[in-house]
Amino acid sequence: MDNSTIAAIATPGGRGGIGIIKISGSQAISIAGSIFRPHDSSYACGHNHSPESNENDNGHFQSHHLNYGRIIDPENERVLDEVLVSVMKAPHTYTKEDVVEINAHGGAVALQAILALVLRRGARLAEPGEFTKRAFLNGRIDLTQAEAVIDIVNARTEKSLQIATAQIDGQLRKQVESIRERLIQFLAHAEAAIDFPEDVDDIFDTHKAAIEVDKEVIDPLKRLIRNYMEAGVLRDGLKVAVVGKPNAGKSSLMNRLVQRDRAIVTSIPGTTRDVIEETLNIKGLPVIISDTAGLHETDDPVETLGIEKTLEHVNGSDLVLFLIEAHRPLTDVDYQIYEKVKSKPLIIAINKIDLVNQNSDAVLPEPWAKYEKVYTSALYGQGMDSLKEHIVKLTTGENPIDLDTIIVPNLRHKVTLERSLKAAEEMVVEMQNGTSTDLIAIHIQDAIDSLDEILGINLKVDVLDQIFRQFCIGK
Ligand SMILES: Nc1nc2c(ncn2[C@@H]2O[C@H](COP(=O)(O)OP(=O)(O)OP(=O)(O)O)[C@@H](O)[C@H]2O)c(=O)[nH]1
Ligand SMILES: [Mg+2]
Repeated sequence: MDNSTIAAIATPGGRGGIGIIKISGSQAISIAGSIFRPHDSSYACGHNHSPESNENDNGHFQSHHLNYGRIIDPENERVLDEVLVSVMKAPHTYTKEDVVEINAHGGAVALQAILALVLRRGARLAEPGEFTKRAFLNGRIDLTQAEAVIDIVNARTEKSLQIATAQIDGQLRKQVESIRERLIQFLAHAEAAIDFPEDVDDIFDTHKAAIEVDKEVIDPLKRLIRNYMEAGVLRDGLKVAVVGKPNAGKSSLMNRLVQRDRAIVTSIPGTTRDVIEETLNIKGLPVIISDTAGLHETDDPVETLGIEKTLEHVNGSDLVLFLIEAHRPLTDVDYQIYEKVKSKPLIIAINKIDLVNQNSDAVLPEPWAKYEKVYTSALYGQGMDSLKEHIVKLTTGENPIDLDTIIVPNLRHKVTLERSLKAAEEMVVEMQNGTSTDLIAIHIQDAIDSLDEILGINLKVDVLDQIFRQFCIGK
C-alpha cells in the first residue's frame, strides 16, 4: 500500500465560516508541527515555538485535543491564518493513520494557501475518496461501510440518510457474510463428495441441499435485491415527469409544487420548450420533478425537439403526472398522450378545477378509471396536498418499508447479488437433476465469488478504484 502522507480540503468549496484541511499519514503530525505556532504556550505542552525547532516534532501536539494558534510559512514567517488544529494519533482515527485537521477561518484563499504549504512540506494531494479508501485498506471499515460514506455524502433527504447510516453499521456485511458462510458449507460437502465418489450419497444429499439452498441462500438474496428496488427511490429520488397537452397548466403545477416561479407560465400554448427539473422533498421522499413541453402535433422544429425530449423523459421516469383540463372535454391530443404514458405508474391530474363546478366529477374513459386521479388548480393551489399524498402512496405503497430495520444494497451490490442469485439458482437445478457434483461445486464457487466482491475480498484494484472515485476529494 502507498504510504505517502495525503492532504485535501475537506469542506465544500465556496464561502463558509470555517474550512478544514485534513492530513493523513506518517508525516501528518510533523508537517503540521512545522507550520503551526501555538497562540499561548499553555496550549502547546511546553514546547519551543520557533517553527524551525518544531520540525518533525511529534510531541508538539496533544492527541485528540484542539490546539489554538496560527499557521506560519516557515520560509518567510508570513502568517496565513488563525486556526484550530486537532491532532489524532494512529490507530484511533478515521484512516487508522496519524490524522491532523486544520480548522481555518480565513475563507477559500487562506485554505488554498495552507493546503499549498502542507503540500510543499511533503504531503501529496489526496485523490477523491482516498481517506475512506485508507480506512478500508487499513481494515477499519469494510467495503460496504466505505460505500455507505458515499451515500451519506450524497443523501438527498433525511430518509436516504437513514438508509445510508444503517449501512455504516455493517448490517449488509453481516447478512452477506452469513449467506456466504452457508455456501462455504455446501462447497465443503460437494468437494468431499468429489474426493470420495463411492460415498457420495452419504456425504452430499443433493435433494436435501437443493431445499436448503432455496431457503437459506436464494430467499435472503432475493429479499436483499427487492430491498434495493423498494428503497431505491428513497436513496436516488423519485423521477416524476409532468406531461399534458400545451396550456394544460404543467408549468404552473411545477411552480406550485416547488413554491416558486421556476418555469415560465403564459397563456400561449407551447411556452415550455426544454425540460426543466427541480428537486423537492415530499414527506421525506426526494422527488425530482420535471416540467416538459406540451405534447401535440407541430411543425415548429424547436417545439418538435422539445416534444422528443419529453418522450425520452417519460421513458426514464418512475411516475408520470398526466394533466388534463377540467373545463374542456378531452381531445384527440389527450388520448394520444394517454397512449404514450399508460404503461407507466400514472396519476391523472384534472387541472383548472377552479373553472368548473367544484363538485362535478370528471367523466373519464373507462380504461382511465384504474389510475389514481386528483383534482387540482395549479393557479390557486388547490389539491396540492392530495397530489403529494398520491405520489407518496404510489411510491411506497400502503405499507411503507421500515427504514429502521431494512438493509439496502447499492447498485453495485445489487448487480453482484443478482449474479450470486443466478449461480445459486443454477446450483439448485443441478442438485435437483442429480448432475455431476463437479458442476454443482463450480456454481457454488461462482456464488461465493460474487459475494466476495461485495465484501471486498480479493477485489481487483480497478474495481476498488472505481468505487472510490465516486467520492469527493477530502472524504
Ligand atoms: N384557471 C386556471 N388557469 C390555469 C391553471 N393552471 C394553469 N392555468 C393557466 O393556463 C395557462 C397555461 O399555463 P402553463 O402553466 O404555462 O401551461 P403549460 O401546460 O406549462 O403550457 P405549455 O408549456 O405551453 O405546454 C396560463 O395562463 C395559466 O395561468 C388552473 O388551475 N386554473
Ligand atoms: Mg409549460
